[in-house]
Amino acid sequence: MTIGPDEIVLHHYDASPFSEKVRAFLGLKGAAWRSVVTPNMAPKPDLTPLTGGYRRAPVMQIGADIYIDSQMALAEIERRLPEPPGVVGPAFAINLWSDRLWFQTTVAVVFGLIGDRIDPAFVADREKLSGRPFDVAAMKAAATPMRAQWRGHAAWIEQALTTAGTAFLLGETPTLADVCAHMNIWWLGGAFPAVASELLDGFDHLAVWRRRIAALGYGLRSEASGAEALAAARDAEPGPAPIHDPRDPLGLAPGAAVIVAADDYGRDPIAGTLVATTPDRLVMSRETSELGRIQLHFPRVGYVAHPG
Ligand SMILES: N[C@@H](CCC(=O)N[C@@H](CS)C(=O)NCC(=O)O)C(=O)O
Repeated sequence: MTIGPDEIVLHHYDASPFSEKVRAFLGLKGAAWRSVVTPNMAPKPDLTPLTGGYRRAPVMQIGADIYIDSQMALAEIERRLPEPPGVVGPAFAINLWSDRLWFQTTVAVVFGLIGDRIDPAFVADREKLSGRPFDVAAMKAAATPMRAQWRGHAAWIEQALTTAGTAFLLGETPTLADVCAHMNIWWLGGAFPAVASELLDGFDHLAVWRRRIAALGYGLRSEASGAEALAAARDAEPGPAPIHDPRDPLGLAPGAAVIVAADDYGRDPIAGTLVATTPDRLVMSRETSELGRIQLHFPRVGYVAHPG
């Protein structure tokens, strides 16, 4: 079914923990959205024409506007759908803790457990993505200390819920902080439920909180194809850009050539023309022969930008 120019499209795959945050946030908002399932490794021929080469999941699309990284997708969902409020207090700081520190611990626990059963094609893909060996033997060796760290991260949630005495981390209603803090529990709990139960044993407030988050659901999801998503981008014009921040430390003016890349892994450089920067977003425009003008939105935290 054709995708409308204002419809939220999520390029994702079901097992992707970063995508899960966005799906759950759409659930919190009660939003309708279109799901385009991408492969879990390169090549991604229906995705990279939209992103200028960025290949990680998830990516959100609305017409010819493309939101790179779960962080940017979450911010844009909040901007377009402000009710019920989701971005509250330190929610985005909690997001980055979950994405980076806790996620790397979960990677070691999960892949240490999968061990030698990992598909060699997947290993090769992730080595290319990270530029480092995907060292399963090291992950297996680190499994025990990493499990202890994993339980330590979860203990912070238990502690927060216990001391606040509230249903959710920041009060009686769910916020982005809950959705983000839940990501690693969702991943380990889905992949290895018995291990997750063992590592969460005794965390009674967390157990109830976990069920509350699951009850948020995923909003109204309906499937679409990659071809339909490309057609939606081709048929749409990018939306209005934010006002450029003259205080931006980058010192680039709108219209300048710019290159942006993630600063952790999947650092494929994306080149385009600067449209605007704000303290938390960089907007770039790309002229493509296939799809016309595409506008990309990157988060500032976690991405480096320099003159092109
Ligand atoms: N900081 C990024 C990280 C995204 C990420 O690492 N996603 C994983 C999947 S959960 C990925 O793209 N892995 C490689 C792939 O699927 O091709 C975000 O928050 O969106």
